[in-house]
Amino acid sequence: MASTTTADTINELLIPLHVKYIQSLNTRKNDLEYWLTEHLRLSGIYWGVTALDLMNHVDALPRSEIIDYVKSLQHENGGFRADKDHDTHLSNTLYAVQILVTLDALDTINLDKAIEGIDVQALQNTDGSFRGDEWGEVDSRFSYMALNLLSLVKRLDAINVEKTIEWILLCKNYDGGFGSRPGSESHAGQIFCCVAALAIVDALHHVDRDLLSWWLCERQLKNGGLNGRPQKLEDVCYSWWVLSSLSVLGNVHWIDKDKLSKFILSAQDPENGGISDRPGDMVDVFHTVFGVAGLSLLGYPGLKTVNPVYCIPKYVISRIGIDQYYMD
Ligand code: GRG
Repeated sequence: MASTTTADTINELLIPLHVKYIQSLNTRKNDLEYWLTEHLRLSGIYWGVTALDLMNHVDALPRSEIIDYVKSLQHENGGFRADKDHDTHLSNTLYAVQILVTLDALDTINLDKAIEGIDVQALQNTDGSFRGDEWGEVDSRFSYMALNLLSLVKRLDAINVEKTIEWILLCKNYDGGFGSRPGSESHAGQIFCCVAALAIVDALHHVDRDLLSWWLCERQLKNGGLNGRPQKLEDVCYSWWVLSSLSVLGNVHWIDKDKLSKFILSAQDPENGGISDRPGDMVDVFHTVFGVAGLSLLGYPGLKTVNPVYCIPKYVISRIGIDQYYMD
């Protein structure tokens, strides 16, 4: 990585390099990093496919190989694993469905078995919160994942939606933001999860739009980048978590778009492609997709429009005929 890169040196999105970078990820089996990120294999494919599709290059990855690989991760219980030899988790079933929806290949898996196998209904606690798997951790991320997954496959009737909303609202704080659990500090990642979850079930009227938009736009620092909560460093991924929330609330114009765009572009690796958390750091596919998706929300020319609730291209969501609710 060229650590001397500065905000002024890269003023455009280096799409051909990012395509090559994403293509190269699956061929790095001699790198320690490849094996250390085994638990991120399926999410990594979702991030790669989404970034490529937004950049109009979804064909740069072998479609049928990806579909076969995703299918191979369906456990006999129906749910999906991050990779072979891993346990199933709500997150991985969501990532599998997101990839297959994007590739228009949802009909290639046994969907009923996946939804019944992961048994989202059984992952819901009586207070409305969700666990991600049998080990019992509760987090507002899992409420979002459950609603995202079930809405994509049109099975929201499988859970108690009223209780789900009730619990998410317990995570709301005096500053208008949301945390991971009731009483936890507001954090942009959790705010995305709660706002997007409420959007899916048409419950955005519970959000204090102005108060929360104010908290979100205060995340922008002098260098244009966004942080995830007060007193923290900027990070390209918050270009997604903050901006998508502002987009759902209809207030993207409350931040300085030009400065944010420049910040994201400055975090690109101009030699080998990919985007990092901030200029000079190592790139990865997580920051690459959220940088590209953030630019899409900013209206960067030549990118497909991303859906701010699902983080998949808008045309995919239209194709499967889902309505979601925005405040603008
Ligand atoms: C389908 C888009 C999509 C998401 C699935 C996994 C998930 C649902 C949401 C994650 C939301 C989240 C909590 C994002 C934040 C990720 C992040 C950079 C956490 C770092 O937290 P800290 O406390 O970093 O280490 P800060 O920036 O506060 O110093």
